[in-house]
Amino acid sequence: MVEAKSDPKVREKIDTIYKEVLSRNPGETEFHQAVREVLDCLGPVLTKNPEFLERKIIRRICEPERQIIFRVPWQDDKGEVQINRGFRVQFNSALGPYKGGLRFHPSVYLGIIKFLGFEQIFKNSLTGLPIGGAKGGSDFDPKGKSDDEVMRFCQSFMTELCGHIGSDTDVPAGDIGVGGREIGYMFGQYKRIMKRHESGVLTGKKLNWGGALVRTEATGYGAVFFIDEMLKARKDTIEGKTCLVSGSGNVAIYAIEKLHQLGAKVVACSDSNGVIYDKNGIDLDLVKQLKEVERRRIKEYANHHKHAKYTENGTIWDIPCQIAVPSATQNEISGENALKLVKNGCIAVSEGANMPTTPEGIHVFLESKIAYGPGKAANAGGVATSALEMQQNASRDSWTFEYTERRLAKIMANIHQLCYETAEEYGTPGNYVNGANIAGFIKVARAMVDHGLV
Ligand code: NDP
Ligand code: 2IT
Repeated sequence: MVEAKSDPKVREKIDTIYKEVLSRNPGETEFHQAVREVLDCLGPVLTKNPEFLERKIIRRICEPERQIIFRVPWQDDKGEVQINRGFRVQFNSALGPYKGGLRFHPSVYLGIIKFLGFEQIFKNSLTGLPIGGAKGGSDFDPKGKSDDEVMRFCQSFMTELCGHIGSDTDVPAGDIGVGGREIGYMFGQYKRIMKRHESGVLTGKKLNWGGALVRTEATGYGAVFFIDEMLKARKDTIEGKTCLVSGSGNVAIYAIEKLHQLGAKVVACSDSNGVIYDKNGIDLDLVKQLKEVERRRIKEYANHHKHAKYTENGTIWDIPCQIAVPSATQNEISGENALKLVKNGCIAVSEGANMPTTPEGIHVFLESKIAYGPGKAANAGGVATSALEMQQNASRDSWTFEYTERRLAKIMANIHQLCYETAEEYGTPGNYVNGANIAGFIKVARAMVDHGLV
């Protein structure tokens, strides 16, 4: 099979558009990286569908529909005034109401929120569910803050955000630093200001007030279902494989849980301070207790299991494995890390995190022909289950764990099939990066054409 044709004139146009993105969004390096990756896949699509260029779909898709930036003042426990910056970037509503998480992390700035919002457009499209793309957050650092401080921050954040969201407008959820606790405080403030118990305005809610079973587990489980599909396509299986899962937050914990359920052994996980290696397999109950209940550092794992080894500031990717599930943050796998993984026998990578692999790393994975599942396909189970939470809220119904998990598994299988078949159709079999970017893009582009110039 030959690679689908891309007209050199079309390539030139794409380059011009990319240069415009650079000059219109100075300094936003993560956003540039996310745009570059998608545009690099679109030559053959635009050659085949010249109306997308005529209607300036690419230029429009790279420009958020709306960007909201606001001051978030709050008082800490000492009574001192603190000021953070809040963001919500409503990127694209061609397929449905804006949907995407909120990230609270000190590194947050507009370039990170825009890269995440841009990725979210195509990820949400791949789920096949009616959701547009958005992202938001703040440079607030929840680490080391008391519950009361987190509550005061969330209330102030929502006081400003509440006028911009709604169950048919924009539906935020969690991401790094935002889980059930933060969603609860934000939901309470929304309800108080808007005087509406509007369940569908946020997802990732706790189960006793409108949350959905499986949403907590969905991103991690989904990333593992995606590996299962990639390996099935290669007549292989997860069972018996040695795995690495970076991070030890929401996505990492439930990726480890599903890998263990399917008979694999996860030997290492991490946080931003260091790496835990446990040759007997990670004790997940302990990780859950340390991280979900006590909010401690992963270092403390070694106090409970003397045979486990903790390496401060170490990289997890030097440890030999067959399966890797990066589940911490963007650009955590460099070209060098990717080379090491492949050399050590890694056969599959599924991205639980958003854009965890650098362009150099992606190049290594694609060249080596290992099964490489990019984030916008592999971690789409989280937002897909958020859309299932919205469905349950709208119908005032709640589904069982088993039923919802089956729906999630089916959605991940469909995403895999769509990416797999699209990669074949465009002459790059096995290249899930092409498959995901092309399939995700086409659906949004067609809807934008249908909606006219908006
Ligand atoms: P959590 O806040 O629950 O956990 C994040 C984990 O990643 C922590 O272990 C954290 O360590 C580590 N981490 C975060 N930032 C950095 C950094 N700059 N350097 C090193 N380690 C870091 O977040 P999630 O598990 O929800 O999110 C993890 C990834 O998954 C993110 O990329 C997110 O965008 C993506 N994702 C999340 C979804 C969800 O449903 N939650 C859905 C789809 C994707 P530490 O505690 O030391 O900061
Ligand atoms: O990156 C993501 O897809 C998320 N953080 C989840 C978004 C959502 O709306 O559930």
